Amino acid sequence: MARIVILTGAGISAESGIRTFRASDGLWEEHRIEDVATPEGFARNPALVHRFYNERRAAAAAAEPNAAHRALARLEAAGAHQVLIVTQNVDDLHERAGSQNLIHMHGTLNRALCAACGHRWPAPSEMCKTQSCPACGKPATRPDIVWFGEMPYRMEEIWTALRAADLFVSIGTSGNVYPAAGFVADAMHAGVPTLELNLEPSQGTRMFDAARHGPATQVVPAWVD
Ligand code: BV8
Repeated sequence: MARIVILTGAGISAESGIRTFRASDGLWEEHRIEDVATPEGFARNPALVHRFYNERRAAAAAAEPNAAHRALARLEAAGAHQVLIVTQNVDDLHERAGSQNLIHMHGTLNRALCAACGHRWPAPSEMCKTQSCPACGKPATRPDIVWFGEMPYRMEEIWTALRAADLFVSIGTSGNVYPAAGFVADAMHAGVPTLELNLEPSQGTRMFDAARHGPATQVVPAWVD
């Protein structure tokens, strides 16, 4: 049984209608990263940040998993390989496609986090800072999202799985954001074969052993099936 670690980014959800970050219509274009995806931005203007994530939570709820999400769920369900998906995405399309062995390294839109006590709970569709934490009662509600300058979730677990993998596959990510962008180098140094499935060559494309470029709904099922 091969152990396959799959990193996914915004590109796998693009054909579900969820906007990516750095394409010409990229999400960040309307908002400066500094304003909405940093703890400082949240401290400066929590209402703007909650509005940014409320919009994305609504967009994700209105979206459907696509053939790429479903192909990865099929790969895991087939049971021939041990599949771990590490996603940078904060939408729940992998879960809704049926994937179970999944790590949201950058958090998820569907969970709220108390900035005062660290309690997490299912996010309401519309969030605002004055909502009080169900555990400590303080009005310190933030999205359970990993912002720039914050430590992504479950990194030790991810690095351990990556180094023990038989194959590392990167799908739909530009390779701009670390530590995820460094996974291909980590895999390479551990002697793990690497494959890039992306619309176009990513920042780190030269480090991959192999690459297939095209829309995820075509290249991912073609690879899985
Ligand atoms: C940390 C949550 C340390 C928010 C996100 C200089 C050098 C190296 C690193 C740094 C540096 N300066 C600062 C850093 C660190 C920083 C970083 O990497 N900055 C970058 C910009 C240089 N990283 C961090 O801060 C990270 N934390 O380093 O902590 C630390 C250590 C100890 C203690 C404490 C802290 C935290 C990073 C996480 C930030 N949060 N997301 C949110 O979602 O709102 S990042 C954000 O970018 C999203 O998660 C997104 O997923 C991620 C990466 O973007 P992509 O997914 O790749 O999306 P993108 O639009 O870029 O690309 C889409 C790709 O899909 C393209 O390639 C396109 O071709 C392709 N595509 C499009 N359509 C399709 C397609 N492919 C297939 N089919 C299609 N149809």
